[in-house]
Amino acid sequence: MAGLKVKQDFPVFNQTIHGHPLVYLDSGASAQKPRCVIDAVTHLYETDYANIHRGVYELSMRISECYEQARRTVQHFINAAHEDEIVFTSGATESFNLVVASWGRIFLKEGDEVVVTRLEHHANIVPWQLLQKQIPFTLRVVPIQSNGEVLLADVKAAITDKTKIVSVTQVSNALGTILPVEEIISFAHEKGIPVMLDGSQAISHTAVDVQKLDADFYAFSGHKIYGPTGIGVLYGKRAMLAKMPPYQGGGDMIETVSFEEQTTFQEPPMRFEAGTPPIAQAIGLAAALDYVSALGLDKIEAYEAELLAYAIDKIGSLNGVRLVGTAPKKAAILSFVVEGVHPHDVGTILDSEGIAVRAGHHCAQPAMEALGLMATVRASFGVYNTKEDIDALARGLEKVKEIFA
Ligand code: C6P
Repeated sequence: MAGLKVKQDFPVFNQTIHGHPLVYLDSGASAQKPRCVIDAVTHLYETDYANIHRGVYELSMRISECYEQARRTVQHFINAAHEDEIVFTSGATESFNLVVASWGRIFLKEGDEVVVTRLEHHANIVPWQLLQKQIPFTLRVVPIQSNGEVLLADVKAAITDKTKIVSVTQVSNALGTILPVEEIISFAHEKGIPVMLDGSQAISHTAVDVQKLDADFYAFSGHKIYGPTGIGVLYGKRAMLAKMPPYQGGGDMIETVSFEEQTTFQEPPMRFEAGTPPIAQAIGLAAALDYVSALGLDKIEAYEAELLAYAIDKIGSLNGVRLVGTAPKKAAILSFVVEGVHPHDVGTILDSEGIAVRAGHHCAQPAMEALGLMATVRASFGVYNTKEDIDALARGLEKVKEIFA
């Protein structure tokens, strides 16, 4: 396994944790930051910082241009047709809330149906449920198989004449299952139904082309693709965004504000970016996307596939360890349980060895419930992980078993 050999790009690894080299296996929760992202944000604050779109002075004009350039970087990264299809949000969670509160409030009425899967992260469940308290539409939930797979036939069966939108994840954060999103989109589109994709766990692992996918909306967070926290993206096709009302009001999203006349709003994307946006974070995100592009998503995908196969083999063959989520198509995530040991205890013992994993329901409680579990241990990979990290995880799990023997 050649490896990407990029660990040295990430300053966080220049430390030991509890006396051990840091083995970071929680990139699904948030990825570490390469030096170039940290430097881009620091440089910005040292040289170009001001508010955007408001000042007529040099710094404000400079930073406004950097912010809009960051939007174009995102546009090219996901191959959106137009830069105004990129809305900056605070993260995938806000991207969902925006679509639900803006598109949902206008286009859903009593009796309509929204199709989601049981694998969704809470960010693609709870906003819809909140809207249901105002509009009594139905959430049709596509079941999952015991291996964590979502069958295309089940998605097709859930789509009816009443379906107004299909909103599904591209990759499950809890299990790593890759969903058949191309097929889901083409089936929904044959019926004239738009599709929103949750790209949170896909964006850093595979090349995303929103035009090729033909997704109507695509959401992701910057912090999972080696960028800063507090920045996310909502891609929306021009025609979709154009018919959506603002979801928050404030500065920068208006054309004119009046007590006497109607207040009027900017065109997208500004209409959806009320107030001072996460400026430095957007610019940090652009630096992260440039970093990932330079590594090459094809290379990243191939390397992480090898890493996952190695991990499935190594961890899956440990006595007393059961892999959870064994769908044929998976990305960069390994969920498992150690028989007789609570996942939190597993996580705590692994931490004492310098190994960071997530233990819990992974904000996907309905998925866990369907599998008859409260929680799993989750190891999730990024570009800096190596086969040696998986070996360390295997040794850590042997220690867990020893302690609980
Ligand atoms: N999942 C995880 O450990 P935010 O929190 O807005 O950046 O992302 C929300 C979100 C939405 N969809 C998916 C598929 C996700 O994985 C996440 C975030 C993290 O799995 C934190 S719960």
